[in-house]
Amino acid sequence: TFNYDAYHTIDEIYDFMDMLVAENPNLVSKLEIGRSTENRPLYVLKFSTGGTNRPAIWIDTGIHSREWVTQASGVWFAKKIAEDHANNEGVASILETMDIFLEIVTNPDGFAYTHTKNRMWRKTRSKHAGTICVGVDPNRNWDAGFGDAGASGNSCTETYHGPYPNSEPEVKSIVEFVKSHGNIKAFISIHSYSQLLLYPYGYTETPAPDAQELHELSAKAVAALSSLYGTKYKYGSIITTIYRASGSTVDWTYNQGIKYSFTFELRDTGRYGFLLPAKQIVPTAQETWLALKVIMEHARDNT
Ligand code: 0X9
Ligand code: ZN
Repeated sequence: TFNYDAYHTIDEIYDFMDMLVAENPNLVSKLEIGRSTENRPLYVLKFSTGGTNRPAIWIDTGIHSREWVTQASGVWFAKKIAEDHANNEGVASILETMDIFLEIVTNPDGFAYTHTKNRMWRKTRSKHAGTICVGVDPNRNWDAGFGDAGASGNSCTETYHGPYPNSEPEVKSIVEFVKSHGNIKAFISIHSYSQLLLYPYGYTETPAPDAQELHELSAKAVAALSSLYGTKYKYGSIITTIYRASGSTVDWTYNQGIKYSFTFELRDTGRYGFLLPAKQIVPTAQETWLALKVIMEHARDNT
């Protein structure tokens, strides 16, 4: 049986997905939305109790490969949704009207690299013509303020935006999925670390039209998160709370009309940083789940 309080390789996580699908065939299915630069499959778990093209929630973890607590939390969320799918304190009432899509290993090439070569690898593993270094920041590669201040044109930096928007297949596959689905109501992209809940924008100081609603919803989500273990989160727009970041995921999804677009930065605040001890995986996932449920329920009740 799977150990939720340990970090796992990509093969172990892909085996976990197949196990979850095999054990819950009427709830869980696995989609391949594309392939990475190194030709690894980009898998998305779909949780659905029926219907066709229901309004949906998207959650991704691990778009930055070294943020290991996020992929580990993604695995825990998947198990939790499967376990609780019929339980009304859980997600039953969400799954009555909505589907949930969960991409756990969003940057598989980078993730494999963190296990084999460099634990601190953040970016993809693409090599573009005319560049010196490998890798694009997949949280600067989206078509929202692409290439503006808040990203770098130097391929050797951690925030290299890439040669053009969606140059990374890991990004482009999500863009195509979101557009072809057409009915995604909440999009939650999970990073670590800093203990933050962030909403658009990151590329401009102009407040998002829904900033007030997103701010109030963030307050509720963070309160739920903190209720479990007292973990303190700050919240606000990306640019006012952390720093200017252009071409980032949730700015693009927000501009696509997905009002409930959020980024989390999970534990901790820097003591361990990306190297969060494995014994904190389950508590991190548990508290984050409470915040996710607040956002999912709000999306369900307001669409
Ligand atoms: O710089 C980033 O990409 C994010 N921080 S991280 O340490 N995880 O790399 C923060 C950027 C704000 N988040 C989004 N714009 N989605
Ligand atoms: Zn990140």
